[in-house]
Amino acid sequence: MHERAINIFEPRKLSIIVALTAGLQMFGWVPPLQAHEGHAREAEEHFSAGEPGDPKKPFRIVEITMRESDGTMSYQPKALVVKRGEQIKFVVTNAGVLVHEFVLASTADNLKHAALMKKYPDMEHDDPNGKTVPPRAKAEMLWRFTRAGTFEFSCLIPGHREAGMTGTVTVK
Ligand SMILES: [Cu+2]
Repeated sequence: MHERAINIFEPRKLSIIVALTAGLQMFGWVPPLQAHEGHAREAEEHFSAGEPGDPKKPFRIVEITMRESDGTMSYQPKALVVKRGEQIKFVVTNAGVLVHEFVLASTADNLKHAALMKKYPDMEHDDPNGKTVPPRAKAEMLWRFTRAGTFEFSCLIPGHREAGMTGTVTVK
């Protein structure tokens, strides 16, 4: 009866599995391992908006609220001015009913990241520059703005940025 046992390494069966995997990928499915590698690579990326803060140094607290209303999604406040070198502790509250994110970067990096999230919509963030915040929850993020320029915070869950979830940080 041994020859009747299913052997997935048999070349013909293996090619069926490969074809099936390719088919699922066409519909946006990704093998779990690949998704993991993508996230690890992302964690090694540089930070465009400065660097993670040092809790032993002084910081200013800025509270940000995320919510939905009448088909729009927003941050309040949606604009912030900081001095170069200043540390900000963001206290981000999700007052909505959907999961939202607060990802701080340059617009170019956030747009790249948003494109990646269209492929991996369930990606969650607990990074030095980005947090996923469930409804009615709060997250904190300490950040040091070491570069002058205009940066942004955005929610990269597909559709949310388009619905209004962006805000700016001007570093002077
Ligand atoms: Cu959102």
